[in-house]
Amino acid sequence: MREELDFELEEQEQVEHPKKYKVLLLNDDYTSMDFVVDVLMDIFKHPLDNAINLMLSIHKEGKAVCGVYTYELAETKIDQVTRRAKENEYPLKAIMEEE
Ligand code: TYC
Repeated sequence: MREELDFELEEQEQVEHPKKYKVLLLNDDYTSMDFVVDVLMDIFKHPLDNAINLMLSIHKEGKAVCGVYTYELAETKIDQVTRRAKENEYPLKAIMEEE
């Protein structure tokens, strides 16, 4: 009985709170700082000052969370970063992690 109740609650929680995924950009030695700032503004919708700070934090720490989304939207953001990086011949990488 207790297990059934827990299971039902779990089901309800999943319906009401779909899982969220962090999208992170990874540092590398070749992508230009300006390009990363543009990506953070255009794809992740950060204002300029925020985008500069975030880019510097990735540059120093190796990675940073750029946004939190549903699975589908996180995938779309990663695809957009990958396409834009390839078009500009940069190795910039985005990954997602469950929140
Ligand atoms: N490290 C890069 C440079 O010195 C800048 C950079 C920042 C690259 C963030 C990727 O996700 C990144 N040009």
